[in-house]
Order: sequence, then C-alpha cells, then structure tokens
Amino acid sequence: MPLPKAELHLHIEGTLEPELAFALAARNGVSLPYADEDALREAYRFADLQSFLNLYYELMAVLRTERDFEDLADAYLARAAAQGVRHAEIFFDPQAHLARGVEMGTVVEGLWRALGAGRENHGVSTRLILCFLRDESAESAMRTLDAAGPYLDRITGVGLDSAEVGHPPVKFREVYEAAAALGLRRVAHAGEEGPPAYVVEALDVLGVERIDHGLRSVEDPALVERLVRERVPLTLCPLSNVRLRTVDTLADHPLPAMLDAGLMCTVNSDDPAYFGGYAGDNFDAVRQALGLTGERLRELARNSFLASFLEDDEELRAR
Ligand code: ES4
Ligand code: ZN
Repeated sequence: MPLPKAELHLHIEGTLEPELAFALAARNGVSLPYADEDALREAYRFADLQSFLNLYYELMAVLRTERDFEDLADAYLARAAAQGVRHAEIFFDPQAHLARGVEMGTVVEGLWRALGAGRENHGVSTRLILCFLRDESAESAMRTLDAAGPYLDRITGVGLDSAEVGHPPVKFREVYEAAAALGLRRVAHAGEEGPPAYVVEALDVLGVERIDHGLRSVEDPALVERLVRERVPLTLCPLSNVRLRTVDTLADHPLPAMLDAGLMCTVNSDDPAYFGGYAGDNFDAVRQALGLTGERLRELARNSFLASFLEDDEELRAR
C-alpha cells in the first residue's frame, strides 16, 4: 500500500501523457508535429524551464472541448489514486487556453466534471487553483481573474507559474490583492529558477500561504530561518528539478538538508507526464536516491495534508 498523501503542486496540463495527446489530436482533427508517441517522448529532453514550457504549451493544442479536460483530469485522478494520493490541489493555466480560443467555462466545467466525481470514482478529494502566467502582463492576469468570476465557487485559490526569471512577484501585486478580496487562497511559484528574493517578495507582496518549489531559498540563510519560523510550506518537485536541470542529479537534491533545517517540505510531481513520474514515483525516487528514512517519508506525507487547503475535519478524513 502506497503512503497516503496529498498532492499540492500539479499542473493538470502537465499530466497529458503521449497516448492521450494523440487520442485527443485524432478526436479533434489537430495535427501534431511528431510522427508517433515514441517520437514525442524523444522531445522530452529539457535544457531548462523554458525548453519544457515550449513543448508544454505546444501540446495543449489538442485540448479543445469540455470532454477533453474531463478526460485529462479523470486520467490523472486514476493514476494519482493508484499511488496513494487522497487529495489533490490542481493548477490550471486558463490564459494558455483563452489564447487559443478555448473559453474559461470549457476548461472549468470540463475539469469539474472529473473532479466532482473524483471522490466517488477514485477516492480523491480535490481543489482547483487558477494560475496566472507570469510572462504575460498583469493586465492579462486581471482580465483572467475577471473571466473566472462566474466560476469562483469552483476555484479555491490563485497561483503564479510559467517563465520565472525577469517576472518578479511584485508585477502581480494588484491581481493578488483582488484575488484576496474575492476570498481566494494564494500561492506562487518562486525560487525554481528565480532568486531567493522572489520567494521573499511572494510572501511579503503577494501574501502567499505556500511557496511552489522554493528550492533556491537554501541560498539565503535568513530566508530559511524565516520559512522555518513561519512554517511556510514548500511544494518541492524532485523529479521536475532533475529534468529541468535545476539540480544535477537526484542525489544532489537538497531535500534532506532542508528537512534537517526544519523546513516544512512536501514532495509533489509538477508535470508528471513530462518529468518521469507521479507523486508516488517522486516519493520512491527520493527514498532511493537520498536514502530518506520511513520516518522522513511519513513526515513528508503528514506535511502534505497539513499544508493543504482542506478544513481540519476533511484533512483528518483524507489521511
Ligand atoms: C511549470 Cl515546472 C513549472 N514551472 C513553472 N511553470 C510551470 N507551468 C507548468 N509547469
Ligand atoms: Zn509547477
């Protein structure tokens, strides 16, 4: 039995497996510039975050209808459940779809059909987190938040993702203020490729409750001390860090040192179809490469529920 866990850093578009990508391409009459699934898999060699993002956005072309988003989310929930995921807080990137003429309603309603049945069909509870693309303008982010107005009963929070360097959190101050005023929870990617100062800014300017990645926080001892003191959860993604060359090998990952320092770390999959594994695969990989003890692995699983947006009673039931 895999360890029960919550997944807190998961881009639903990053769960698009090659098989489903080709099936949806056929269903929608979209042509992909890859001969077959193996040829597509060959493209999964990334030099950095941007080289991954280029493919990630390109493959989204196959996602067109509510049913496509439903099938995508249902496939994810099945795989996650098989690896012990009991609760998933799921990112989606509406701007990437709006830009292709796919409406907010198509995305949210489609995802919701799968997520609404997720507890019954897969034993997984879920939350949805709308992410703004930080390499787009703050005005575009604000328009996106407006477009989400009719669906706010289905959206728990907002996040910030895509190309990090050169797009500091402060760019989105007003959008995050507006999101907070709407009662939305706030998270942001920071310190993946960007400097520790972006982590500080996400906390101080955007008022986030969790930091997605936050890996480069380790370069700033004062920041580490603060994150420990304030018990700010970090949603780490070890296999992602290897594939995007943020760390050289898994054996070099600072996770053990971060846990020893008292940081509230969680282990997540980010874009599992692209990075070689789902939540359980990430747990297995760090256990093997870093020799984490059973106690450490249970701490990571416990942290995942504590850092989730579940209410206390729901959290205890999910565990
Ligand atoms: C992402 Cl790994 C990662 N980093 C930033 N933005 C993203 N969007 C999807 N995956
Ligand atoms: Zn991410």
